Amino acid sequence: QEYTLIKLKVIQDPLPEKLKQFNHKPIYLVAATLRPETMYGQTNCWVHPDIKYALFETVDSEYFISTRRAARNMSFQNFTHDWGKVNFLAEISGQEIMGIKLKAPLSSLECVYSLPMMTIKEDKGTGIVTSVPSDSPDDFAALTDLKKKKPFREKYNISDDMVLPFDPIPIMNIEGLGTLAAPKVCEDLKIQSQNETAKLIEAKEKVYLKGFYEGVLIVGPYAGKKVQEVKKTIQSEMIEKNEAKIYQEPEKQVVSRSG
Ligand code: ZZB
Repeated sequence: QEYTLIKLKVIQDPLPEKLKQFNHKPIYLVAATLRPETMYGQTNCWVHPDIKYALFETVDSEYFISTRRAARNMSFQNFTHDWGKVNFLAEISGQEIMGIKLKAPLSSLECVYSLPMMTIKEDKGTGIVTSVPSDSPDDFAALTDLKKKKPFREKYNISDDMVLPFDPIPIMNIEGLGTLAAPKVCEDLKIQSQNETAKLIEAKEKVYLKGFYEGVLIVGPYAGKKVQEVKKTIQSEMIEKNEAKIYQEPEKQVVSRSG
């Protein structure tokens, strides 16, 4: 499986407590996506409060934060100085990097925040997910949960200003679904929360294929173009600007049972 790794730069000043000692090199939360052409619509980043992440140094003298498993995969793809080796510098819980101010590449927003998502899978991608609520039903449902439920925000120390001003940004038009496909499909299916797994799978199926084959961008330099035609170009441009990388993942990574 080939993902695009999106580098969300930590721009909070001063740095959160846990990251203070890593202030002499740029720090990134890295998110794996299959949809680089949707990065114009990023409104936040998702981390799971209970997942253990790791900070490590890359061969480009930057700090990346992801799960250890993802870091190990990266070490076999020339992300680290020594092939197959990761220089782990800190273990960080999701909660310790919650509510951090970030710069997301291509997003029209000046800054976005890391927020809690309870459905993140630890064994997929980097365990960090970038959020495009206009086109991803999971992201729209999770953002709506946070907006509706003040106790949920409070539980994870998220202030109102990190959530309430952020609405889905229309970035592409999909015939039949309009410019805010995910909110529309979530509404049609009456999805009430991020935990409605079955409905969200259905919602995703509805927007995925249509978005890929019929989506037409309405923002950025490729406005008017079909996403299918410009996906690769947008990915390459981000890579050239050092805002993204290609990241591969074995289809299945079986966790040893017997040790
Ligand atoms: C931005 C984006 C925009 C995404 C969109 C989707 C959509 P798939 O198809 O099931 O393989 N993702 C990545 N890692 C994780 C994780 N560890 N746990 C939960 N979700 C994760 O899913 C790939 C997508 O799942 C990735 O692409 C990422 O969200 C999320 F408009 O990034 B995506 C209709 C989907 N639209």
